[in-house]
Amino acid sequence: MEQKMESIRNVAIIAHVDHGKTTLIKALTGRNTDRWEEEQRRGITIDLGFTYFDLPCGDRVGIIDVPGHERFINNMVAGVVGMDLVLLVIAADEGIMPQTREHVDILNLLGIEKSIIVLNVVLSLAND
Ligand SMILES: Nc1nc2c(ncn2[C@@H]2O[C@H](COP(=O)(O)OP(=O)(O)OP(=O)(O)O)[C@@H](O)[C@H]2O)c(=O)[nH]1
Ligand SMILES: [Mg+2]
Repeated sequence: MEQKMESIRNVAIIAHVDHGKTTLIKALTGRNTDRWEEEQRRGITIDLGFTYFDLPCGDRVGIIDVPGHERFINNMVAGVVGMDLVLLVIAADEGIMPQTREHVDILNLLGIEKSIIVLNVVLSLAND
């Protein structure tokens, strides 16, 4: 991300439940976007989470964490509307799951074209 990314202001992280969205954001920013007590207790994202990442070029990019559980799909849709870029996380131990497909369908419906696939849970798989 060295180059200026003038067209990228808002990024959402999407994935099937438990594929590591919130963990990835914490690794990138140092912040936990699961801010509600219920989310911490249940270890699951329910509501949208908001933070930011400063690029080396000095630009600040907003990051939205969305829930992966199918019951909270309405919050996921609200979170990705208007995003310039989406990171689609896929946990390598499970691969493509129902909400991976559903989230991609929603991107297509909303006309969001820029996305990066992030393979997660790779190291623990290698250790098996
Ligand atoms: N081994 C391993 N575990 C991971 C990795 N990333 C996340 N986890 C674990 O997977 C579980 C779920 O991680 P979360 O970051 O909460 O997943 P999520 O996609 O935000 O989940 P929802 O928002 O509820 O859909 C947690 O116990 C994490 O510690 C990874 O790269 N490797
Ligand atoms: Mg989460």
